[in-house]
Amino acid sequence: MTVDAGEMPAERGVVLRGTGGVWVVRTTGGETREAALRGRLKQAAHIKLAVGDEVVLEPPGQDGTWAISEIMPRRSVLARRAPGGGHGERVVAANVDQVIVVFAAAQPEPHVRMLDRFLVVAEANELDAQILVNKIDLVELEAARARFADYPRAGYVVHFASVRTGEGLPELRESLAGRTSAVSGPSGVGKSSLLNALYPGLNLRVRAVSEAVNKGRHTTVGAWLHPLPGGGFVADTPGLREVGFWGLTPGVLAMCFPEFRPWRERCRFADCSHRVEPGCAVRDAVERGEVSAARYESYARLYSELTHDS
Ligand SMILES: Nc1nc2c(ncn2[C@@H]2O[C@H](COP(=O)(O)OP(=O)(O)OP(=O)(O)O)[C@@H](O)[C@H]2O)c(=O)[nH]1
Ligand SMILES: [Mg+2]
Ligand SMILES: [Zn+2]
Repeated sequence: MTVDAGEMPAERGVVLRGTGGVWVVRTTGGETREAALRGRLKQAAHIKLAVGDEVVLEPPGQDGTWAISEIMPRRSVLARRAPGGGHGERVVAANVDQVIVVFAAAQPEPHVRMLDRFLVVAEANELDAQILVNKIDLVELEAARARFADYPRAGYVVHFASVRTGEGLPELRESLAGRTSAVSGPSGVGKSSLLNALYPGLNLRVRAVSEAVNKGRHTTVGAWLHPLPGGGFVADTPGLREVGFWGLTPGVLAMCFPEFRPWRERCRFADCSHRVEPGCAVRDAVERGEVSAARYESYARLYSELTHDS
């Protein structure tokens, strides 16, 4: 293909971040460009540009700014309900391959109920999820393993790591390589610290734990996507205190607990909610200890939350 001198071709790129109408896009050629959304796309209410979106960039015209002229179809999204009970969907990141849910072994104290909510959000978006337990320098490894024992049993990959000691970091780097991952989890668990430790060039802002935990303010605001040295991207997302579910029906909820899968089909009723019906194979599996009672309890609570909400 020949290009006329002085005429630049359109380019493809991935949206890394956006603030105040200016989007930072990384082109396939590895350049980073600032661009504005074409007016026509701005008005299309059905799709809001998000980090991770693949776009077509038109070279600067009279006004000297690149324009995003097209948003390519998304392979996947990580979406959740807007905080505070709002009803709009909020796309945190587009074209995500997997979610790494980070919790701390201590400081802040891990709440498995909350972890289950993060996992349900990933499952509801049909994204692979892995768990990373950070700050294992603060506890006995065996105690941390025991605390999170339900998760490998449910089929999740669980990493144990410490930014302090460097343990578990090579394993995490391995899981991120070549893929687009979103790192999520509560505030103060060390999401930004982990990414800084893996990729020193990133220089993400981290906060003293006392500040993060006590004042309850977030250090990271808005999702940022970072290109990884060997290919792939990772999105650092702000910690969440509240995890809402958007468009999740009670029927879909059971599918968000992967360890229910072998049993779900064997319930007496096809539309079993796995709570009160006789002949429920999921509850029988809980009784026999084949499905964790704590995970089942999370399911039951979320179920009533969803049915009382609507
Ligand atoms: N002891 C210990 N402290 C850690 C570890 N990793 C991070 N921290 C500390 O935890 C605090 C919070 O770290 P951040 O990286 O800002 O946490 P975050 O998850 O990005 O928080 P938000 O951006 O608010 O969501 C900082 O003071 C870190 O120094 C670790 O492995 N061990
Ligand atoms: Mg952060
Ligand atoms: Zn059932």
